[in-house]
Amino acid sequence: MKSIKKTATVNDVASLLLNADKIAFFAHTNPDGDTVGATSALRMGMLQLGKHADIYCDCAIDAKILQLTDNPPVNKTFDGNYDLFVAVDCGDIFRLGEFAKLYGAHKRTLTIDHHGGEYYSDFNCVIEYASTCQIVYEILLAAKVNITANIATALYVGLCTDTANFLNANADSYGFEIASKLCALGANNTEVAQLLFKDTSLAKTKLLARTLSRMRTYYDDRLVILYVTQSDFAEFGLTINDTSFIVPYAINIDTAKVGVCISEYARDVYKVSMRGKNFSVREICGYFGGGGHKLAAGCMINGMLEEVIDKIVRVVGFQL
Ligand SMILES: [Mn+2]
Repeated sequence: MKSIKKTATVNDVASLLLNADKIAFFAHTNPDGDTVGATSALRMGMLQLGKHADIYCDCAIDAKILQLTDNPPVNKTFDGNYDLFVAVDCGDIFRLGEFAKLYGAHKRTLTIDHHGGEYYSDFNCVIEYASTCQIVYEILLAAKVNITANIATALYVGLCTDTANFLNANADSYGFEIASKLCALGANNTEVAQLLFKDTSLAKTKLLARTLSRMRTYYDDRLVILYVTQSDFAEFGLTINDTSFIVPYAINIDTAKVGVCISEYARDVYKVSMRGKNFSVREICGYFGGGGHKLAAGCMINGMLEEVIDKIVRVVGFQL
């Protein structure tokens, strides 16, 4: 029989946490600053209250994010019995990756998240703030945790990550309000800015220079296409996971309505990231079997590089 999935308020979550002795927090696969900042802040808070708390994630976490979130130990293999499983910043259970099955089978589960979507936990605290870290801030206050400078910095990392350092449309007054409170509590905002939004590796900068030097534009520069090949990755010692920073350089050109970054995934298989400016690219990516949001979507396209570029130029041309 399917159990009933309940909505939980911030106060409900605080009592669920206070009533558990041993808690496992799960960050999502391909972890970002919000899921790591939120799980780490929750763990620090629970340790302060004398509880046992562990973090699980099936992927490696970026070293800079770890450094800014108090270097929490993160387990990749499951070990132990817990009173409560908490999924953090996961809109659906599959985002838990290799831990999804284990999570679904546990006796007591709780989601803390800011994405919409169907409930998959026994208790669900879902508030559509810009970041999960803002919900966690409220939860920690409700649980009477003392927000230390380290906790404040971890929460600030999540808020900055999910608003692209307050550049995205989701950077609202409540985000600035929490940011102000976290800074007053000692969040190291200058270090977060330096490590997450200024520093780039030399290899990535060289890859960017190469990519920009062969930029293609179409339809009076309204469509801008960049591409990266396997031989670029080999030359600069990078992988396809290092390309997500490139597509903004296409869409941020002032004339661009559609910006594209094509990355060679395997021989004759390309991963396409598309961005729109006041223009939905979801349908275009959907046409190629992909999907995503209105202004940020993606798909995979087979063929040789020039064929892939031709296909994109043609399909975008119908819409522009
Ligand atoms: Mn998030």
